Amino acid sequence: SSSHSPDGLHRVEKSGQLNKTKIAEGGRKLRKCWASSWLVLAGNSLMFYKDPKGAAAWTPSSSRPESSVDLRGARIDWARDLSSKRNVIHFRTVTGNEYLLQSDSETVSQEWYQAIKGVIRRLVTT
Ligand code: I3S
Repeated sequence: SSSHSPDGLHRVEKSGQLNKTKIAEGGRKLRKCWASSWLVLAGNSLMFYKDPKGAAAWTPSSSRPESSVDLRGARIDWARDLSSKRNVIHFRTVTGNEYLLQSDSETVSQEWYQAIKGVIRRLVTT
């Protein structure tokens, strides 16, 4: 597809709903607070939007992200001992912000893992 982010410059690589909790801010551990979130992967950013509750798909002009993280130098792994949930992605920014991203669908989690990892890899060489 050829949709664009609000700045019109970056192609949206992927968007969709995942369960999310931030677990660290600047290296400081946070208490988990799982919530559904709408994610948009575009350019060098992963953006978190209020979950549109599946009713309408996210559109580029519909809203501003609640938060956004820079994927440059970020790391992604499968969370092992960080949650009792299944298919949990552990995502860390260079600034020490850490998130868990989860779907009950293994396929959905796998697709997000590969997409985010692909952007992180691409940014290493640009
Ligand atoms: O790492 P934890 O402490 O087992 O995470 C659980 C807590 O965040 C829990 O909330 P309370 O601290 O209010 O009990 C959540 O309800 C659980 O979902 C968290 O564990 P999971 O394994 O779901 O990430």
